[in-house]
Amino acid sequence: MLPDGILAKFFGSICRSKCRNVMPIPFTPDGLRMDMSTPDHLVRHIDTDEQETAEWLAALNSVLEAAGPERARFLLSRLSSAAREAGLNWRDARITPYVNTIRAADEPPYPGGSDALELEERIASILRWNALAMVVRANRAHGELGGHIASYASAADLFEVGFNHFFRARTVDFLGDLIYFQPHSAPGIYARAFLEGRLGENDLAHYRQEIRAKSLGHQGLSSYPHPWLMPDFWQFPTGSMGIGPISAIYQARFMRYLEHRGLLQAQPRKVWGVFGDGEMDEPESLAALSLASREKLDNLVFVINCNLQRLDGPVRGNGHIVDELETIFGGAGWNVIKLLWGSDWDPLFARDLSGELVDALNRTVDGQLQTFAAHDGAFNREHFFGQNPALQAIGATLTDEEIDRLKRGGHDLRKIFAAYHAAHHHCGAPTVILAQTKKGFGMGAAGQGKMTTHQQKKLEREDLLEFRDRFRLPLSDEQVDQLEFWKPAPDSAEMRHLQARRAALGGYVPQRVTTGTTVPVPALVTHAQFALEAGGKEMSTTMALVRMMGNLLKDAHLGKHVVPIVADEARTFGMANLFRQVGIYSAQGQLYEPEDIGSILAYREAKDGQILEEGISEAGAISSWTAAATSYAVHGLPMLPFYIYYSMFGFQRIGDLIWAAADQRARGFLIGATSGRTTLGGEGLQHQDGSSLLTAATVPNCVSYDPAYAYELAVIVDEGMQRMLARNEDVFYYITVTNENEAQPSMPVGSREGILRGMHCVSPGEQPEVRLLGAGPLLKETMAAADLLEGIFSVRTEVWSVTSFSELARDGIACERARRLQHASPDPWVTQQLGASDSPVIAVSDYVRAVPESIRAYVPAHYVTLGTDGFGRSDTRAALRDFFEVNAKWIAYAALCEVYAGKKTAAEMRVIASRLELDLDKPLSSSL
Ligand SMILES: Cc1ncc(C[n+]2csc(CCOP(=O)(O)OP(=O)(O)O)c2C)c(N)n1
Repeated sequence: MLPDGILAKFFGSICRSKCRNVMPIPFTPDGLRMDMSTPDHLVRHIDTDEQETAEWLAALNSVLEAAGPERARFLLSRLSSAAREAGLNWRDARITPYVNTIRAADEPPYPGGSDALELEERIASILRWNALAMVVRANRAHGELGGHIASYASAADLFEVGFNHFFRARTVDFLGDLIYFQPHSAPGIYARAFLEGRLGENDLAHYRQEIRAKSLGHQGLSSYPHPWLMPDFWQFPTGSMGIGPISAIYQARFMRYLEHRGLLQAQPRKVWGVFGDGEMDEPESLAALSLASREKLDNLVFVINCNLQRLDGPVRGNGHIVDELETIFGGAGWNVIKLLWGSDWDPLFARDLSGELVDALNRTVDGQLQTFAAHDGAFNREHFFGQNPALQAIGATLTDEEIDRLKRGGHDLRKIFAAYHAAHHHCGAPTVILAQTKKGFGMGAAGQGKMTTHQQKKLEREDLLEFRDRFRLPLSDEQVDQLEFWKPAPDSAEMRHLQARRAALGGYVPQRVTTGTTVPVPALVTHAQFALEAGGKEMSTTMALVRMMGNLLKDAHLGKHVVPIVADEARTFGMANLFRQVGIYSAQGQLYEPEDIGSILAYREAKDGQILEEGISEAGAISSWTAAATSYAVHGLPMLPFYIYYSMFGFQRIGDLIWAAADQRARGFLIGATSGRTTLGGEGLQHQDGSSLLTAATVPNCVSYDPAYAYELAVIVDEGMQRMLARNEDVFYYITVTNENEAQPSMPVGSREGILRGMHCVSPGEQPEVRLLGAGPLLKETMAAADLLEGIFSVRTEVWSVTSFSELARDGIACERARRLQHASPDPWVTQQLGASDSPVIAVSDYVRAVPESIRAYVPAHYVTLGTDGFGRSDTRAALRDFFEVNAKWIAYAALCEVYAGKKTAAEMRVIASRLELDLDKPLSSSL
């Protein structure tokens, strides 16, 4: 029990503080307020009443002893609210001292046998060497290849404890943990696979030489984790900073989604992510932290390698990145574990009775810690321990050599194990481990803690020899000179331990497994009859898509695999009916009565809900999509995600995440809704998309379409499902749909192949004088242009619907190349379709002209393109199409210019233009 009542003491203290200024109010000697932006922990607090402080601390200790931590926590929160009520404007800084969260006394024993620690340290040393040798060798041979040594050097121990004790592989009855590896630590992961016998010496010798290696029959090793290039090895591409962290969070959440929906057996799997402290500056890295805690993702562990440096210099030279991250993650509700100092610091802390050591660590900013890392024991004695007599006394118990070897927490296997163990067992929240390391650890004077260490890929002979000695590697000078890889004999203690640990954890990681499971695709008529036989019924392609998806969701086999994803636009796209039909996923179910309960469109959240409603986060929604689109490999469970979004906020906004999904062999549908530059009238600039199809065309495994009609859309979705679910092809589809209502024709017989290959004739003509190619929403304008040409100018026309310029262009490129390489090849599809006629061809797209321009080389006649280059703006569709010169009249006029070329004068053409009410003197749309 508290002797005099701690609260009474507290209030007494506040009263006294009025005259004695007990609170650490930051005034400078001349009375001016100090810069309040200085973090509290970096300000040295002067204790003006040491006896009183001691009484308070004794009171807390006696509560702890007598009533335990629960009671102590309660009293502290009461104190905190009392302080608030008294107007102290005080809040817990959310920063704990710059020491380990886990006390030495609370560390669990190190598992794996009595010699485990020693063996694992030796294994880590071998890995460090092989990783280093791989990079240095590659760069000796080809100076341009690049690579990184320093990052893995700092992270090796963090990885090793994971590999030896935590990262579980996929087995027959356990689906395995998922690990997001820091990309530029890849050499270390390859080095481990080499010891494990999964990669050979020749593979290591071809690090970053994928092309050459293949030609020699070896596995080339990609620079960063890359499931496209190493599909049996890497699971997740993390090379672009920030993508790993956000993807890991949504992956952990998608795992829960599958479990809650009863599709995946609930297993105690974990998602681990090892990331850099510099990487945490990327907006994506921190963007989804609150989602992870809100959803109580205790299946998620982040390990942040706080080597305090990024590429150019310190991450936070003038502060503590660890403390900053502690505040951010802690504030977001994560369990935070600081792993800062190795075991050899424990006796020093034990001797630190006055608290000077902790105080000094609290005040030493990261830039200085980096300098300490880069210097030897003598320097550290003088500049760190030399700060005051108390520190000097602590330092005096160590030799310079021992000071030099004092480990940071992230290099101490025992401490790392304790942190991982705590994270592994933590319930109710995700955990982040902030592990302090030295960048370039062990690279000696050449690299450890140096400003330039990130890009170092060559080491001098002396440095290599020093590295060997430091890590006690059994290599001769000659072997060091030759940069020989080192692999102990299979029956050595190290190798037996390494293999035994992996066997105990179920096998090797990383490993990407595909089972070839297929999902039967329902016949087209079962879900899209309304589109195939539309018979002139009015609807937009968005409506058609949502209706098809609603039908697919009802399919007995496929239905449960469909994952509708939105970023707060379900109502915009007419999907509200799905709320009731399949529910919105929520890990908590629905804890409230929705305002619209009883309505057929009621907002229904459910634990087994199927829709992923990601709120206003396109980055989050695409991360969910990627998790679903790669579920066939990650969980052996094929899913079919449809992520429907404003098309402008796709490739333009989160293009790099789409690229990562492509790397990862995603399979699913991205639906760019309200697409086109002129179709989304009114919304204006940021919403009007004229470029997504251009970008989509650059992603090799992305198949993109811009359909005009519901039946085209139906055929495209059907083919996509066949390729992705039935034939297991690693492609994904990007389809644009619009919100413009149109009379939808029925599907003409025999048009399937043309729709899929990129163009089909929708209005054939006898010996046409001009051929018109219309795409997506502008096919309607193209048809109207044909009517004008035929009706007013008696020009014979033929109209084609171009469903995909990019598919036509890809086909053209492939045919052209095949011929150049002396292989037999048919003509490109577009060439075949347009045939021998030399009547001009006019193409029109609601995207920039570069899109229709992409097929110019394969069009066997004079070719003119119309598109929507320039900024979007708000107005009606009619006004926009006139502005961008893509409406029926402008298309007709462009056609007449070709038909009348050499036959009519400029003056006569002006007369025609004025008859069509066209302003030939208006400025270029892209100049406005
Ligand atoms: C989006 C993106 N921007 C820049 C880079 C280039 N890059 C690779 S590693 C790196 C520094 C990483 O620093 P940190 O995260 O602290 O990791 P460390 O190497 O220090 O462990 C940079 C800038 C990248 N890969 N991705």
